[in-house]
Amino acid sequence: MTTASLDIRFTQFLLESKALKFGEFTLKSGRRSPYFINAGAFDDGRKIATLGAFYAEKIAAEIEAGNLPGDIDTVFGPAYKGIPLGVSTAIALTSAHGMEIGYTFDRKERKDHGDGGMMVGTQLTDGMKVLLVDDVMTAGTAVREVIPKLKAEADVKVVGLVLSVDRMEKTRDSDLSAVRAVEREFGFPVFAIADVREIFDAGQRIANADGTPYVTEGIKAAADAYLDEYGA
Ligand code: OMP
Repeated sequence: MTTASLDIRFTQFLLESKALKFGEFTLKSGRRSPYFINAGAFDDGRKIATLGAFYAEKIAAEIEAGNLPGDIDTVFGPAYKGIPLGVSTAIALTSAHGMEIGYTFDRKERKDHGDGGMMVGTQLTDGMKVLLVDDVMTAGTAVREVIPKLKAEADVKVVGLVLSVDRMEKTRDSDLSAVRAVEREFGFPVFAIADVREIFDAGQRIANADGTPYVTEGIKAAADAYLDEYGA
């Protein structure tokens, strides 16, 4: 028996968890999209553990391929949605891949009593290797907000960013995808467990309970039209 590739297994998980929705959605960027990936759907122990295992599998593969260093100090998940991602990824990196690794997340508000500080978890110090995790990238707004926060804390080295889904959308002012633009701007690699094109390809071949594919011809056509306009 062969194991399906990561993007196919991940698409199945997105669909079964109802994290991938079809309809009409207004994005943070203002674009109106026929699909939406909602990380809030990973709302119980099994789903968040499975999600963390997917991130860890992707990270371990990129370490193996030499695209990420093997001695990452901590996984950083930006508050709020990045918090369970970072924690579940760190757990899976240790339990399934034997890596000693911390997790860190930021506070949204500064705390002026107790331990103070802006960060929770492994504290950031100069020279530390930090791997960012986030859910979905459309325009890269979320990651642009978090980098200055990290740099204000310590002179850390951000070694990369791992997303669950790359929506493969071009930036407003170029034909470059948001992911490539972030790579150029910050100088670290960005990886995704799957990108939208892989997800729509796989979704046409995955059947739901009534035996019909999750991604129907109509859904695929709407996604294709959207990507013709906004896809990089
Ligand atoms: P950027 O920060 O512009 O890259 O947009 C990504 C963010 O938008 C995600 O972190 C979410 O908050 C939200 N989002 C989704 O969660 N899923 C999507 O499919 C699309 C978006 C979005 O609004 O673009």
